[in-house]
Parts: sequence; structure tokens; C-alpha cells
Amino acid sequence: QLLPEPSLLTHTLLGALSDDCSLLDIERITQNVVKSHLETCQYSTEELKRLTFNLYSPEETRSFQLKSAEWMWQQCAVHITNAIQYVVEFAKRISGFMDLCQNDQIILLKAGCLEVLLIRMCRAYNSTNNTMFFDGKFASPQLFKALGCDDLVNAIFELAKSLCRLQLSEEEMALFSAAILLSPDRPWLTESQQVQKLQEKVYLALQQSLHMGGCGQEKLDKMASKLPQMKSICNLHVDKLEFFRIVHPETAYSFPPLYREVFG
Ligand code: MHQ
Repeated sequence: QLLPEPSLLTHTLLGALSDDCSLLDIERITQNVVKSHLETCQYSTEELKRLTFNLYSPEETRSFQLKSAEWMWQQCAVHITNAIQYVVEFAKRISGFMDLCQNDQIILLKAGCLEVLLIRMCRAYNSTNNTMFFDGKFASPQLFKALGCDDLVNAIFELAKSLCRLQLSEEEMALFSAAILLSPDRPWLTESQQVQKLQEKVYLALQQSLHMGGCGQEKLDKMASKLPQMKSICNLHVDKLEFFRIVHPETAYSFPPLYREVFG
């Protein structure tokens, strides 16, 4: 038996797929994943566009910077948890996901939800002034200074900037997110074969979509090249959280249970 591929985006498509995946199947998958994405993306593009000029003033930014690390971590944990709940809803609406055993659903979500969040983040990022939507207004990276994680915050903003440059459509974002979520190489999966089948279909749909968009392989390669950056942000986040937990155990204990479960 072959081991699962190390990553979907390095996966070379072989003939085996076309046996049980027609163009009609692909179309159906695209529709389902895009619909699920749009229904669960928390903020519509129109809404975000309308709020473009809603920036934190220098005074407001300063007051965030003067907050305690505990307070700022708590705020961020709450916002991230909120966003994770939408990612969970996204996963649940992807056809096939709920047919996986519950154990595998949880493994895939725990392993992939931050990566999905990082993809979605480019919708909430404004590259003209390097700001990110945070609690109703657009914030610069400096606003998060109190966290004491400049390297993590800068890495997140850097990724947002470079993902923005790819100018992904909602369809590409949706399929990319689903493909990452359905990674068959996550440790401890019990039915990774089944996950792999789902991922292959989503991957075909993504290829098809990129092909239609007229960019094809080139854009797919660029998307794949962001995966290591995303991985390292996930690892950095876990490291920072671990350190925070040692310094401020009570605050960390009061983080939302979902946040603690996913990253704990
Ligand atoms: C989502 C909506 C969303 C929600 C929360 C935790 C830590 C130590 C550092 C947003 C991260 C600080 C996050 C809240 C900061 C960079 C985090 C805190 C897309 C993503 C987005 C906008 C998150 C982006 C990253 C933010 C601002 O649909």
C-alpha cells in the first residue's frame, strides 16, 4: 500500500482519478465548495470594501499598545476562536466531510483550521496601507505590539501581503482552503484513503478553476509555494502560545475552550 502523498499540491495527477470523477462531478464539487465558503466567510467582500477607510487612529492604536499582554492575548484568542467556528461550519458544508468518521473530522479541523484562516485572511487585508481587519476597523501590525510577538504578527502580515499579490478569486480561495483542510497526510487519521479521494477531487476542481481563469499551473505553483510559510506561522503560533501559557497560566486557562482545544 502506498503512503499518502506528502502534500496535495505536489501531487501529480494520475489517470486513476478520471475513473470516478467526471467534469460534471468537478462542477458539482466547485459549486458546493464555493457556496460553503461564501456562506461561512464571516465578512462579505462588499462589507470589507465598505469599511476600507475605517482605520484605527494613532491614538486608538497607542491605547491598544499600552494594554497588558494578557488582555491583548485574550482579545485575539476570542477573535480567532470566532473565526475558527466559521471554518468548522465551512468544513461541515463540504460534501463528503461529514461522511468521514468523527475522529478524522476533528483531526482535519485541528490540523487545518489555522491554515484556512490564513488563506481567508487575505480578504481582510488591505495591501495599500498594510492593515488588517480586526474588531471592526483596520489595524496596522504595530497595534498588536502588546502581544509581545512581533515576529509572529509580522509573519502573518507578510503572508497576507504575498497572498494578496496572487489575487485569488473567491472560487480559488474556497477550493484552496478545502484542499488544505482535506490533507490526507495529517497524523493519526484512520481513513486517510477516504480523505485523499476527497482531496483529489477538490484538487482537480482547483486545477480546472485555475485553468478557466487562464493562469493554470503557474498560479497553482505560486499557491503551493505559500504552504511552507503557512506551516511555519502555525508552528510559531503554537510556540508563542506555549510560552504565554507558562508566563500567564490563569489567562491562558480562561481562553475560549475551542481555542484551547485546537491549539492546546
Ligand atoms: C477571518 C477573520 C479574522 C479574525 C481574527 C494570536 C496572536 C498571538 C497573534 C483575525 C495574532 C494577532 C486575527 C485576530 C493578529 C494578527 C490576529 C488576531 C480572517 C482572518 C482574521 C482577519 C484574523 C487575522 C489575524 C488577526 C488580526 O475570516
